[in-house]
Amino acid sequence: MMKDKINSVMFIVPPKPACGLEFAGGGAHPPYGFLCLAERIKGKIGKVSIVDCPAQKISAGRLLKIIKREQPDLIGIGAITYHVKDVYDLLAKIKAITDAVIVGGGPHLSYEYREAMDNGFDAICRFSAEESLPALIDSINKGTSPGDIAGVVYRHEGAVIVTRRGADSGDIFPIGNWELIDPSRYWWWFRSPANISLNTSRGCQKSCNFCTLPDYWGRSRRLTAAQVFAMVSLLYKKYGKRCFWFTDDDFLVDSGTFKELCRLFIESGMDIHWGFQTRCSGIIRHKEAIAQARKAGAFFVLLGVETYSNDRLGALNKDISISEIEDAGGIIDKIGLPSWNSFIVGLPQDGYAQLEETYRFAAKLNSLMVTFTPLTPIPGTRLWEQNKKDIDYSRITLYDTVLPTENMKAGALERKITQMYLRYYTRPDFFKKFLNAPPLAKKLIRRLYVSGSIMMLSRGARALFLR
Ligand code: B12
Ligand code: SF4
Repeated sequence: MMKDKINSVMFIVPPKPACGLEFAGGGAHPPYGFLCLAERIKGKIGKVSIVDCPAQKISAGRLLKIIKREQPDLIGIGAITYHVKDVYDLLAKIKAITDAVIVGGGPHLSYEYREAMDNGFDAICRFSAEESLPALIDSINKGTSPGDIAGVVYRHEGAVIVTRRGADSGDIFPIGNWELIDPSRYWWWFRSPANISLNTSRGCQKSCNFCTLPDYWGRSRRLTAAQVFAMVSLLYKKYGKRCFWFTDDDFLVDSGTFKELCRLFIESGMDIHWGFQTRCSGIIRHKEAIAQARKAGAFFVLLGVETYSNDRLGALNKDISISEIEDAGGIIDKIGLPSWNSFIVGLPQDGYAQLEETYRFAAKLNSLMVTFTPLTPIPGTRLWEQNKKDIDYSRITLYDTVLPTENMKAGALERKITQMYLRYYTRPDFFKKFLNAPPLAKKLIRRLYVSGSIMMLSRGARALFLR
């Protein structure tokens, strides 16, 4: 018998296998989804806890013991594609020791909800769950049907019922309560308790066709500058954080907020450094704000450059041009803000010539850091729908090559990417750039150089022995 009164909720980040990212520095991102949901339900529920297995180094066996001891009324588990099958296996073991209601959510389960229901979930809150999860808990407690709640999947008399998608995706609130986790366990790139990644917005206003984020998050929305500043100040004063990475999909989406945040950082006198990701067009449109950002502690920017020609940018529906990419590079070079240019390779018609062109364009831009990501089918994209039946989920890591192109096998693509990395990071121009970079960016690249070399060696070994 499943629980019919919910007074305790346990959110679980399940143990995850390695995904390749560890070699590139890795990171343990605070479970923002769960912190946000905890904020929304805390007044309604007697006890809310978060068990973050990777960050707390909890094995599946120990997790089961914790669940058996605590016996929460509702268990919330999220998953992304590459480890979702492990989550399904874990679920079977959890169900054997508890009659808690098991609710899922997050990027994979929101799209593949039927698969999730077939694999043991009792309900799914699709996409942003700030509205749906509290409403679902209410409906369980009142014994009413969740049929009117937007964005929910549940079972009724054996049938899987999928409610409408919410018109509005819910507001976002700042994290006020860090007590549910231990912030010292979270870090990015430099494994140090003094740094942390932060997420302060939802969504993006563009619609690149390899990306699901605009569809996933719906309306684009962000915290105000004052709210972000309050979170940073708290993490700085109470938890000793000094270095922040903003993981927002487009941190510069609203230049007013961005400028105001820079002003608050400068006036506060806090000795902080921070990095962020944005679009090249945003750099051009808001170049004054970017200049201010450097003074406010910005030390790295991640730009989605993707590819080398306007035709190819058009095919990805990227809505930027090559001249904008080059202009953006000029602006950030001038103010001394190092960049990490991210490229996509392995488009359907790609062969060695197209990869070589990508490499040449990357080398011409000569950013301090570069990544060449193989085009990967992600749930929510057409590419996923076309290929999902044949896909090994565990390879959806944005590191492994999943699809061959019309002209290259997946293995050949992976070998070419490895070679592109080796060439990129051994060029004299790269070393010149490195020597002129600000100290913190240099430190970051030094670390990445060591871990990246291990990645290259492992890929080389895999190419030799496993294929
Ligand atoms: C920060 C981030 C990272 C960080 C930290 C990852 C980590 N371990 O936590 C880094 C850079 C290390 C990283 C790595 C990877 N990431 Co990442 N990452 C993100 C990013 C940008 C933000 C996550 C975030 O904080 N979101 C904000 C919070 C509030 O949202 P949320 O956690 O999703 O939760 C909300 C809802 O989704 C929902 N929800 C989520 N879970 C649950 C569970 C329950 C029970 C309920 C009810 C609701 C619910 O409710 C929450 C509130 O509304 C997202 C993209 C995005 N914008 O979301 C990609 C994203 C999650 N990453 C993705 C991927 C693929 C990866 C990698 C595999 C590859 C890579 N190189 O990026 C690795 C895997 C690492 C790992 N072991 O998990 C994909 C996942 C797609 C998929 N279907 O698999 C995303 C969606 C980006 C994309 N390309 O589409 N990532
Ligand atoms: S700009 Fe970035 S986040 Fe926005 S749709 Fe394109 S790839 Fe996705």
